[in-house]
Amino acid sequence: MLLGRMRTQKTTRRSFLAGAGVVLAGCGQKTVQPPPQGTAGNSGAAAGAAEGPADVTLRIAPVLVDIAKDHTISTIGYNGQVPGPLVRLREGVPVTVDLFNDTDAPEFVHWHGLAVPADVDGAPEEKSRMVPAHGQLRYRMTPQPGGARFVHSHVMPMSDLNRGAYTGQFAFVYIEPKNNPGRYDQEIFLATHEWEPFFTTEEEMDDTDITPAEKARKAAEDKKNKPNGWEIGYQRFTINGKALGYGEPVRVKEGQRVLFHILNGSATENLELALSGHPFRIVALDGNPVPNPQMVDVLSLGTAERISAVVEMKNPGVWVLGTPHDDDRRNGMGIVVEYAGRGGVPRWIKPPRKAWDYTIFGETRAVAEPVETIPLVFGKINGGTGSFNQWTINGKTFDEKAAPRTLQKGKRYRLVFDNQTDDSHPVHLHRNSFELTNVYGKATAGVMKDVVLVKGYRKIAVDFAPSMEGLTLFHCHQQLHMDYGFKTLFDVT
Ligand SMILES: [Cu+2]
Repeated sequence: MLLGRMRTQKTTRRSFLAGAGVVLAGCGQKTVQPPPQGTAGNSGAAAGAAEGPADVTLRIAPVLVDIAKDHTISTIGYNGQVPGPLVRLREGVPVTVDLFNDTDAPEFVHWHGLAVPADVDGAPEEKSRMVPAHGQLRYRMTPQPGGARFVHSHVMPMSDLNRGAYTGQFAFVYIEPKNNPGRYDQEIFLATHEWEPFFTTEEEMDDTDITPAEKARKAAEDKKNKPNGWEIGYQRFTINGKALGYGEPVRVKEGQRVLFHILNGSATENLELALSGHPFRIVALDGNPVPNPQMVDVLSLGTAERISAVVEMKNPGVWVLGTPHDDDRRNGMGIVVEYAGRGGVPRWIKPPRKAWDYTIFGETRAVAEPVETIPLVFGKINGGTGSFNQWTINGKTFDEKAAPRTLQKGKRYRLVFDNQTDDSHPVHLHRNSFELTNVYGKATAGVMKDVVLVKGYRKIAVDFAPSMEGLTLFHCHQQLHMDYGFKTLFDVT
């Protein structure tokens, strides 16, 4: 039994937020409000030295989540809710963070997509400070850059599917940009997650646009390789902690422009989402405004990717926003969008199929030449540990004793992600955003991200200039891949 199922029981949900206003926002989310401008951040105190109430408090503790009628999940979450509270911060305004851990295991709380020092980034590989079991950690940090970020557990659960990213320890972080040009009537935050994980040897097929040659290559490799190791499947799917049709709908009015911030909060799954009867106008990827906003019917979100998209509500009715994969949608991956004054059964319309292309959001101009190009070749050792696959970068699984590769602050580097496996990998660079410069052979510029999904047997090049010193982790955000070798460290000097 991986995650205990229990009969629904009424529990008292306490809010543990301290020192911060708690308000009810759209979709029943609680929000940690930003400190008023000027009242925080002028102390210049070292991490842990600040006194008084914190600006942001996250309490890690067991929580029961009613995801569907008569179906409650027992997991670990932030502040007694899943997803955790929306953390709203202001770009460049320092905050004091209090982390409490009411569980028996040490935790790491990672600020995903933020440029913060390694000691508060929340990754053990970077020697960040941990939140001890039944202990507390306090520090100060300056939130940047602006946009949709998130916070999540960064421990290594390995084969324990009750820990880390498999739990409810994830929450949106929205950093109010210094200049917000957005024009919208409603802002809605949606975070997906899967529940009741189980091990399976069935391979996840990512067949969206695999070529016949790639299929043949995979078949040939399968013949000479050991059998595939364990993969993970899930029984239940949610958006904002509710299965499709169980939670409150997203309520809209005809004529409104609704800005959706959508987060793939999965431990291991890449995802697609569509809103029946409505196209999305994508304005930001991973929280960063794109040079060329574009209309799309289907959103592609690798694990940990975020998309900000505006939808014009001009098709009154009751609609399903959900995954085009019928089984997963039936098992909960969706949410109802309901126009005022409309009722009835929510409608689902199968969206047209079209391969996701990051470059449509980019520019065609030439980019600056890097000082160095660093190839990162992704490999897979089928059943490498005996039961789990192992993952390699340039032929090696992660070795914590190996010296990290040194990079110089401010210099422009090009990383070439060369995926020599048939899986899609949502790879993530900590403490930095990178610029997509080549996607599957097509040059591009101006699209800034911190996670990019690299399809099987394809290459993506990204450029970045590290802005902060210290250890910087690069890894696949698929939890099982990261835990079994798919990571490497840079040291910025
Ligand atoms: Cu991966």
